Amino acid sequence: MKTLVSMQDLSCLGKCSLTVIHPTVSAMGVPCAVLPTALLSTHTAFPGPVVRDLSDFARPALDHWQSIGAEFGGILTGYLATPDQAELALELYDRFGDGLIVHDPAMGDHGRLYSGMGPEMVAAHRRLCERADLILPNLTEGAWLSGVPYEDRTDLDFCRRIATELLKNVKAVLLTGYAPTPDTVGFYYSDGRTEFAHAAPRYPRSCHGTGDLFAAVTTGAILRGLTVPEAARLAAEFVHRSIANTGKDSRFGVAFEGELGWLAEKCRMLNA
Ligand code: PXL
Repeated sequence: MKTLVSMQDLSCLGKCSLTVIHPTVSAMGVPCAVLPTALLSTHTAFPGPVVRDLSDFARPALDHWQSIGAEFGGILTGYLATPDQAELALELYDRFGDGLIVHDPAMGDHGRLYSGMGPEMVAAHRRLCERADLILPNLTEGAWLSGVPYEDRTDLDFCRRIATELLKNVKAVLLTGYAPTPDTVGFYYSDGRTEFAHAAPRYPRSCHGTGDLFAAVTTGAILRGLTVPEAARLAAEFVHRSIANTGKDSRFGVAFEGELGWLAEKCRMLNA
Protein backbone atom coordinates (compact mmCIF):
# COMPACT_ATOMS: atom_id res chain seq x y z
CA MET A 1 0.00 0.00 0.00
CA LYS A 2 1.45 3.35 -1.02
CA THR A 3 1.76 6.15 1.50
CA LEU A 4 -0.58 9.14 1.65
CA VAL A 5 0.95 12.46 2.66
CA SER A 6 -1.31 14.99 4.34
CA MET A 7 -0.28 18.62 4.50
CA GLN A 8 -2.27 20.41 7.22
CA ASP A 9 -1.87 22.29 10.48
CA LEU A 10 -1.17 20.50 13.75
CA SER A 11 -3.74 21.79 16.25
CA CYS A 12 -2.62 20.50 19.62
CA LEU A 13 -6.02 20.40 21.33
CA GLY A 14 -9.47 20.14 19.79
CA LYS A 15 -9.04 17.27 17.31
CA CYS A 16 -8.98 18.51 13.73
CA SER A 17 -6.72 18.29 10.66
CA LEU A 18 -3.58 16.17 11.29
CA THR A 19 -4.64 14.80 14.68
CA VAL A 20 -7.73 13.20 13.14
CA ILE A 21 -6.43 12.52 9.63
CA HIS A 22 -3.33 10.55 10.64
CA PRO A 23 -5.03 8.03 12.98
CA THR A 24 -8.03 7.58 10.69
CA VAL A 25 -6.08 6.96 7.49
CA SER A 26 -3.69 4.67 9.39
CA ALA A 27 -6.61 2.59 10.73
CA MET A 28 -7.71 2.10 7.11
CA GLY A 29 -4.43 0.32 6.38
CA VAL A 30 -3.01 3.27 4.44
CA PRO A 31 0.40 4.51 5.69
CA CYS A 32 0.18 8.25 6.40
CA ALA A 33 3.01 10.79 6.33
CA VAL A 34 2.36 14.32 7.57
CA LEU A 35 3.64 17.75 6.59
CA PRO A 36 2.64 20.15 9.39
CA THR A 37 2.17 23.67 8.05
CA ALA A 38 1.48 25.41 11.34
CA LEU A 39 1.37 24.62 15.02
CA LEU A 40 -1.69 25.90 16.93
CA SER A 41 -2.48 25.47 20.60
CA THR A 42 -6.10 24.81 19.54
CA HIS A 43 -8.12 25.14 16.35
CA THR A 44 -9.57 28.57 15.64
CA ALA A 45 -13.06 27.92 16.99
CA PHE A 46 -11.50 28.62 20.41
CA PRO A 47 -10.53 32.27 20.97
CA GLY A 48 -6.86 33.28 20.94
CA PRO A 49 -4.88 30.19 19.89
CA VAL A 50 -1.07 30.46 19.94
CA VAL A 51 0.04 30.03 16.30
CA ARG A 52 3.46 29.27 14.78
CA ASP A 53 3.76 29.23 11.00
CA LEU A 54 5.93 26.24 10.02
CA SER A 55 6.59 27.19 6.38
CA ASP A 56 10.28 27.54 7.25
CA PHE A 57 10.25 23.92 8.36
CA ALA A 58 8.07 22.53 5.56
CA ARG A 59 10.18 23.72 2.61
CA PRO A 60 13.46 22.10 3.72
CA ALA A 61 11.45 19.02 4.75
CA LEU A 62 10.35 18.67 1.11
CA ASP A 63 13.99 18.99 0.01
CA HIS A 64 14.95 16.30 2.48
CA TRP A 65 12.19 13.95 1.31
CA GLN A 66 13.33 14.42 -2.27
CA SER A 67 16.94 13.70 -1.31
CA ILE A 68 15.95 10.32 0.15
CA GLY A 69 13.76 9.39 -2.84
CA ALA A 70 10.38 9.57 -1.03
CA GLU A 71 7.30 8.74 -3.14
CA PHE A 72 3.62 9.05 -2.30
CA GLY A 73 0.51 7.35 -3.69
CA GLY A 74 -1.62 10.33 -2.78
CA ILE A 75 -1.65 13.84 -1.35
CA LEU A 76 -4.37 15.31 0.86
CA THR A 77 -4.15 19.05 1.47
CA GLY A 78 -6.53 21.18 3.53
CA TYR A 79 -6.51 24.11 5.93
CA LEU A 80 -3.91 26.79 5.14
CA ALA A 81 -2.59 28.92 7.99
CA THR A 82 -1.85 31.78 5.54
CA PRO A 83 -2.69 32.30 1.84
CA ASP A 84 1.08 32.04 1.09
CA GLN A 85 0.98 28.40 2.10
CA ALA A 86 -0.76 27.64 -1.22
CA GLU A 87 2.76 27.94 -2.71
CA LEU A 88 3.94 25.24 -0.35
CA ALA A 89 1.08 22.95 -1.38
CA LEU A 90 1.80 23.58 -5.07
CA GLU A 91 5.44 22.66 -4.43
CA LEU A 92 4.29 19.44 -2.78
CA TYR A 93 2.07 18.68 -5.81
CA ASP A 94 4.91 19.49 -8.25
CA ARG A 95 7.47 17.34 -6.48
CA PHE A 96 5.37 14.43 -5.19
CA GLY A 97 2.04 14.59 -7.05
CA ASP A 98 2.30 11.58 -9.38
CA GLY A 99 -0.64 9.88 -7.63
CA LEU A 100 -4.03 11.09 -6.44
CA ILE A 101 -4.33 14.73 -5.34
CA VAL A 102 -7.27 15.62 -3.09
CA HIS A 103 -7.83 19.13 -1.76
CA ASP A 104 -10.24 20.06 1.02
CA PRO A 105 -10.56 23.87 0.85
CA ALA A 106 -11.20 24.10 4.60
CA MET A 107 -11.98 27.78 5.11
CA GLY A 108 -15.54 28.22 6.32
CA ASP A 109 -18.98 26.99 7.23
CA HIS A 110 -22.56 28.24 7.65
CA GLY A 111 -22.03 30.90 4.97
CA ARG A 112 -18.98 32.49 6.65
CA LEU A 113 -15.19 32.16 6.38
CA TYR A 114 -13.28 31.03 9.50
CA SER A 115 -11.88 33.79 11.71
CA GLY A 116 -9.07 35.81 10.15
CA MET A 117 -9.72 34.63 6.58
CA GLY A 118 -10.56 36.86 3.63
CA PRO A 119 -10.61 36.99 -0.18
CA GLU A 120 -6.86 36.14 -0.43
CA MET A 121 -7.57 32.83 1.28
CA VAL A 122 -10.36 32.07 -1.20
CA ALA A 123 -7.99 32.80 -4.10
CA ALA A 124 -5.29 30.60 -2.52
CA HIS A 125 -7.64 27.64 -2.18
CA ARG A 126 -8.94 28.20 -5.71
CA ARG A 127 -5.40 27.66 -7.07
CA LEU A 128 -5.14 24.33 -5.26
CA CYS A 129 -8.62 23.24 -6.36
CA GLU A 130 -7.59 23.81 -9.97
CA ARG A 131 -4.71 21.36 -9.60
CA ALA A 132 -6.45 18.64 -7.57
CA ASP A 133 -8.06 15.49 -8.96
CA LEU A 134 -10.90 15.87 -6.46
CA ILE A 135 -12.02 18.69 -4.17
CA LEU A 136 -14.18 18.39 -1.05
CA PRO A 137 -15.82 21.75 -0.30
CA ASN A 138 -18.86 22.15 1.92
CA LEU A 139 -21.63 24.36 0.51
CA THR A 140 -20.16 27.51 2.08
CA GLU A 141 -16.72 26.84 0.58
CA GLY A 142 -18.28 25.82 -2.75
CA ALA A 143 -20.17 29.10 -2.89
CA TRP A 144 -17.07 31.20 -2.04
CA LEU A 145 -14.90 29.30 -4.54
CA SER A 146 -17.41 29.38 -7.39
CA GLY A 147 -18.74 32.93 -6.93
CA VAL A 148 -22.30 31.59 -6.63
CA PRO A 149 -23.87 33.76 -3.89
CA TYR A 150 -24.30 31.71 -0.70
CA GLU A 151 -27.90 30.94 0.24
CA ASP A 152 -29.15 29.14 3.30
CA ARG A 153 -30.26 26.11 1.29
CA THR A 154 -28.98 22.57 0.77
CA ASP A 155 -31.10 21.19 -2.09
CA LEU A 156 -29.99 19.44 -5.27
CA ASP A 157 -30.49 22.50 -7.50
CA PHE A 158 -28.17 24.63 -5.34
CA CYS A 159 -25.52 21.85 -5.23
CA ARG A 160 -25.73 21.44 -9.01
CA ARG A 161 -25.40 25.19 -9.57
CA ILE A 162 -22.26 25.40 -7.40
CA ALA A 163 -20.73 22.23 -8.89
CA THR A 164 -21.43 23.32 -12.48
CA GLU A 165 -19.66 26.61 -11.86
CA LEU A 166 -16.70 24.90 -10.12
CA LEU A 167 -16.36 22.28 -12.86
CA LYS A 168 -15.39 25.02 -15.31
CA ASN A 169 -12.00 24.94 -13.55
CA VAL A 170 -11.76 21.72 -11.52
CA LYS A 171 -11.83 18.02 -12.39
CA ALA A 172 -14.28 16.59 -9.87
CA VAL A 173 -16.30 18.00 -6.97
CA LEU A 174 -17.57 16.20 -3.89
CA LEU A 175 -19.80 18.73 -2.10
CA THR A 176 -20.71 18.00 1.49
CA GLY A 177 -23.87 19.27 3.13
CA TYR A 178 -26.38 18.23 0.48
CA ALA A 179 -29.63 17.74 2.41
CA PRO A 180 -32.87 17.25 0.48
CA THR A 181 -34.87 17.44 3.74
CA PRO A 182 -34.09 18.97 7.17
CA ASP A 183 -33.65 15.56 8.83
CA THR A 184 -31.10 14.23 6.31
CA VAL A 185 -27.55 15.07 5.27
CA GLY A 186 -25.16 13.71 2.68
CA PHE A 187 -23.10 14.73 -0.32
CA TYR A 188 -23.31 15.51 -4.03
CA TYR A 189 -20.63 14.37 -6.47
CA SER A 190 -20.05 15.40 -10.07
CA ASP A 191 -17.14 15.17 -12.48
CA GLY A 192 -19.13 16.76 -15.30
CA ARG A 193 -19.98 13.41 -16.89
CA THR A 194 -21.54 11.53 -13.99
CA GLU A 195 -23.29 12.80 -10.89
CA PHE A 196 -24.28 11.11 -7.67
CA ALA A 197 -26.27 12.38 -4.70
CA HIS A 198 -26.58 10.61 -1.35
CA ALA A 199 -28.44 11.54 1.81
CA ALA A 200 -29.07 9.60 5.01
CA PRO A 201 -30.74 10.48 8.33
CA ARG A 202 -28.93 13.37 10.00
CA TYR A 203 -27.71 13.10 13.57
CA PRO A 204 -29.40 16.14 15.13
CA ARG A 205 -26.14 17.97 15.94
CA SER A 206 -23.24 19.41 13.94
CA CYS A 207 -19.71 18.95 15.27
CA HIS A 208 -16.39 20.69 14.73
CA GLY A 209 -13.82 18.66 12.76
CA THR A 210 -16.21 16.45 10.81
CA GLY A 211 -14.97 17.85 7.47
CA ASP A 212 -11.45 16.61 8.23
CA LEU A 213 -12.75 13.15 9.17
CA PHE A 214 -14.81 13.01 5.98
CA ALA A 215 -11.77 14.01 3.90
CA ALA A 216 -9.57 11.42 5.62
CA VAL A 217 -11.93 8.49 5.05
CA THR A 218 -12.83 9.49 1.50
CA THR A 219 -9.19 9.82 0.48
CA GLY A 220 -8.09 6.65 2.29
CA ALA A 221 -10.93 4.65 0.73
CA ILE A 222 -10.13 5.86 -2.79
CA LEU A 223 -6.54 4.72 -2.22
CA ARG A 224 -7.97 1.38 -1.04
CA GLY A 225 -9.70 1.06 -4.45
CA LEU A 226 -13.23 2.39 -3.91
CA THR A 227 -14.91 4.74 -6.39
CA VAL A 228 -15.46 8.31 -5.16
CA PRO A 229 -19.20 7.77 -4.40
CA GLU A 230 -18.41 4.48 -2.57
CA ALA A 231 -15.62 6.16 -0.63
CA ALA A 232 -17.83 9.11 0.28
CA ARG A 233 -20.64 6.83 1.50
CA LEU A 234 -18.20 5.05 3.81
CA ALA A 235 -16.94 8.44 5.02
CA ALA A 236 -20.48 9.70 5.65
CA GLU A 237 -21.32 6.60 7.68
CA PHE A 238 -18.11 6.91 9.72
CA VAL A 239 -18.81 10.58 10.45
CA HIS A 240 -22.41 9.79 11.45
CA ARG A 241 -21.28 7.05 13.85
CA SER A 242 -18.61 9.35 15.33
CA ILE A 243 -21.05 12.23 15.91
CA ALA A 244 -23.40 9.82 17.65
CA ASN A 245 -20.60 9.16 20.21
CA THR A 246 -19.80 12.84 20.79
CA GLY A 247 -20.88 14.71 23.91
CA LYS A 248 -22.53 18.14 23.95
CA ASP A 249 -19.38 20.28 23.73
CA SER A 250 -18.04 19.31 20.32
CA ARG A 251 -15.46 22.15 20.30
CA PHE A 252 -13.07 19.55 21.74
CA GLY A 253 -13.67 17.45 18.65
CA VAL A 254 -15.62 14.49 17.38
CA ALA A 255 -15.37 11.23 19.35
CA PHE A 256 -14.19 9.17 16.38
CA GLU A 257 -11.70 6.95 18.26
CA GLY A 258 -14.22 4.28 19.23
CA GLU A 259 -15.27 3.87 15.58
CA LEU A 260 -11.76 3.23 14.22
CA GLY A 261 -12.16 -0.52 14.81
CA TRP A 262 -15.36 -0.54 12.74
CA LEU A 263 -13.59 1.40 9.97
CA ALA A 264 -10.54 -0.90 10.03
CA GLU A 265 -12.82 -3.94 9.73
CA LYS A 266 -14.69 -2.41 6.76
CA CYS A 267 -11.33 -1.82 5.06
CA ARG A 268 -10.06 -5.33 5.83
CA MET A 269 -13.17 -6.71 4.13
CA LEU A 270 -12.23 -4.86 0.93
CA ASN A 271 -9.42 -7.37 0.44
CA ALA A 272 -11.44 -10.42 1.46
O1 PXL B 1 -11.37 21.62 10.63
C1 PXL B 1 -10.82 22.61 9.84
C2 PXL B 1 -9.79 23.37 10.61
C3 PXL B 1 -8.47 22.99 10.52
N1 PXL B 1 -7.49 23.63 11.19
C4 PXL B 1 -7.78 24.68 11.99
C5 PXL B 1 -9.08 25.12 12.12
C6 PXL B 1 -10.11 24.46 11.41
C7 PXL B 1 -11.48 24.91 11.55
O2 PXL B 1 -11.84 25.77 12.31
O3 PXL B 1 -9.34 26.17 12.93
C8 PXL B 1 -6.67 25.37 12.72
